[in-house]
Amino acid sequence: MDAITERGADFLVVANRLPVDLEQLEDGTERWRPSPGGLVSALEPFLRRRNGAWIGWSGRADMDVASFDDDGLLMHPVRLSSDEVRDYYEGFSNATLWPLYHDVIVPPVFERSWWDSYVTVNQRFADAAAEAAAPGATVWVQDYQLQLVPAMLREKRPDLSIGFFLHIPFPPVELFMQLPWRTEVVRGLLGADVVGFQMPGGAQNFLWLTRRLLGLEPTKAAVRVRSRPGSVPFDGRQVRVGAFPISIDAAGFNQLSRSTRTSERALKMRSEMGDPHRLLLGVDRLDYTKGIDVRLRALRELLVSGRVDPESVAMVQVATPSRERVGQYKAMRSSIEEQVGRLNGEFGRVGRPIVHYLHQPMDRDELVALYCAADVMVVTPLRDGMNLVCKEYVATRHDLDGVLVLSEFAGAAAELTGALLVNPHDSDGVARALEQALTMDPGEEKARMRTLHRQVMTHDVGRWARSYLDFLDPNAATANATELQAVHQ
Ligand code: ADQ
Repeated sequence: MDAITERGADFLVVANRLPVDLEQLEDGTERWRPSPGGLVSALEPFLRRRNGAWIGWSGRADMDVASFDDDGLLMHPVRLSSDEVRDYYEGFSNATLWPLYHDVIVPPVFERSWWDSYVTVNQRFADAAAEAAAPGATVWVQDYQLQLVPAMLREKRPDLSIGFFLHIPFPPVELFMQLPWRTEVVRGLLGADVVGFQMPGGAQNFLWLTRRLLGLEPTKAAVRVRSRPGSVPFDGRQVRVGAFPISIDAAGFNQLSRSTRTSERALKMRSEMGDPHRLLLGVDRLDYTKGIDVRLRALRELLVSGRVDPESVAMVQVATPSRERVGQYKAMRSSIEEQVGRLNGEFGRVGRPIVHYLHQPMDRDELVALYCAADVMVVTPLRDGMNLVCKEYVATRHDLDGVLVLSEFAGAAAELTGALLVNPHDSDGVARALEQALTMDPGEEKARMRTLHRQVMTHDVGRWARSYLDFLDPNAATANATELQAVHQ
């Protein structure tokens, strides 16, 4: 054990997954491959400068992996058994909390054994963090899988500065109250010094719950969460609560979109699809919250009513495989694939389908080429914490072309006001917006995209991380600012 490992890390990220995946090589050996994501690229500068470490699951069940150094960053894998993957991850996280926090689009399942596993696994993550953190370190806990970690960690290590950020929506009080373990979850979150949400509404919902369940009276400023994050007194501390809308590595996406390779690939994609006059695009994890069915229905409506000529449009729908062992996801996949089949059966012709459907992960170069090829990006979630896909699309449109159709129920809608905003529950409204997008005049298209592009390019994920961490630990603020300046130069 070297000196750094012995002393512990000064900055720790605790997330369900490590930012690396185990890759199997042709000769049968395995190696860690970075799994690129906005979170890791935003946090990397902080991790590197502050002797950082990441705590998370490797993605494989029943596998013991010792801590390792990944290109200068310390990784601490947390072991999960296959029963825990079933109960803590697929069960409580993805079949209880996920639907409950997304407006109960499908009914959440409440199962005591899943909850027990959630407690056990959260304790394991908290123990790993307690062991890995240097005295007085900053620990940033991520997302709904780990809501009990802040309190569990504080119990063991009151010297730490503990932050929590929820990437998904935090539900209204009436829905949250369905959870049999509601008080435990709220207490778990209150272990943090700062509880961060995507939107002011989530922060407000949380403050109301602390009053309803624990009788806590928010300190005065708390009622004005939008302009100034609030706080609530708990256990002799002030727990601060606020909204920090996440974003993307806007410069990275923008740069990729400017390469000749990307433009050539985008042109080739269009020509392979028969050079449609207008190309629609959807890119989502295959999830019932994303409203893939909503946009397919709207497209069908336009084709059936003759408002759109099938010879003039095509759509690409990329649906990344996701949570395939969770029952609700299996049913949804079948129904979306049926819709795609029906549209192609009715409106396609040989060699010229209306919807090109890809159920597969895609590398970033290919994704960016698709963004550049698409005239209309359709993002219609029924509920979404933020939605990064729409921001990625906007960041790649340096030509200021392209129209974004965006659900009002995505967190991003608060910022991306130049989009055509739609209510995904109103099928006629979505169809009208698609029609408007397909026929928009170039002047309006550019004016709208200019506003969107400016917003996304100036509010990137680095800014998000800095604003959260500066708020959590004002003493480190100056250091953070210097680090980020260096990175963005
Ligand atoms: P997600 O629900 O996963 O994130 P989203 O924000 O859209 O949703 O992020 C998806 C990411 O996956 C994007 O970066 C996108 O490029 C990528 N992706 C999608 N399909 C892909 C494919 N086929 N191949 C490769 N990459 C693909 C959760 C919350 C969101 C919140 C984020 C971040 O549900 O609301 O915005 O966390 O906080």
